[in-house]
Amino acid sequence: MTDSVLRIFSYVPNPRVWKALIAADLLGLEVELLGDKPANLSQWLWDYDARLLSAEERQDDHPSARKGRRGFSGTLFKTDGFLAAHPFGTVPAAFGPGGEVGIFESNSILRAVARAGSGKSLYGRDAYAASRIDSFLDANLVFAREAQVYLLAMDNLSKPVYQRMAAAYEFYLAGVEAALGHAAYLAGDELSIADISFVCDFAQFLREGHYHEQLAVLSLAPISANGRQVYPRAFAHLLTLSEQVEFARHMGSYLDWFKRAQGLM
Ligand SMILES: N[C@@H](CCC(=O)N[C@@H](CS)C(=O)NCC(=O)O)C(=O)O
Repeated sequence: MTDSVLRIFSYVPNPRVWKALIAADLLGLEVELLGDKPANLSQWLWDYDARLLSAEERQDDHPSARKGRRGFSGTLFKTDGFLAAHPFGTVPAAFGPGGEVGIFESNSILRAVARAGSGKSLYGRDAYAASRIDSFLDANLVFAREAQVYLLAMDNLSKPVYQRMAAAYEFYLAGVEAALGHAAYLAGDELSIADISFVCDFAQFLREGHYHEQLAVLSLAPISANGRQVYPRAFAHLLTLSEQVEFARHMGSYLDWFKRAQGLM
């Protein structure tokens, strides 16, 4: 490994990976990223030394062949070492230097980058402030997990899934809106990893706006349809931060469709 503080294996682009990359940019750290387009990840050996497998190697009797469990439906190739480091078998999958320590869950990968930084802090000035940031990260994961189920169900959506998502959205956005009524950033007066996590997961959730047709079949509208009116601070926070250089470098044009739909560009 070079001077990078983490190696991450994932499909790319992936908003969950952006979290770590944005934090690394803000802290002047290097993170090594290995991966490929989502559709190509089934051709890779999932490992600390991840690599593209040859067509001959990609057989169902390969010792690392496993059934995809969440978001991937076919065969994936995860080594025993990968699964020892990553017992839930998910990507993004991060490894500390040397590959012995596996770090999973994108919020925890984000925390790992923040902890590797010295000097400028994105993770609070003391243990209490860090714990408050963790509170936002936990609330964010509850929202993001619901959003993952909802977005993966889009081709076969049911009203109960939609209603669960609507409730999770209302709960999370109301909290974000309230927090931003007290301070400029989620956890206080300074940008923290709580903001980074919010921006990346919320930007991804807004992709529900691409599924008008699927929603219309059930006579439903996107949950976030009037979001900017109902939660103006939360949406402004998302859009402002997404344009900050360290965010924009990774998010690129990801939110352009949303800004166009909102008459913002
Ligand atoms: N909450 C997790 C979500 C990670 C996750 O669920 N990743 C899925 C792809 S979206 C995965 O790796 N699935 C592997 C499989 O299907 O076996 C995070 O933020 O990292």
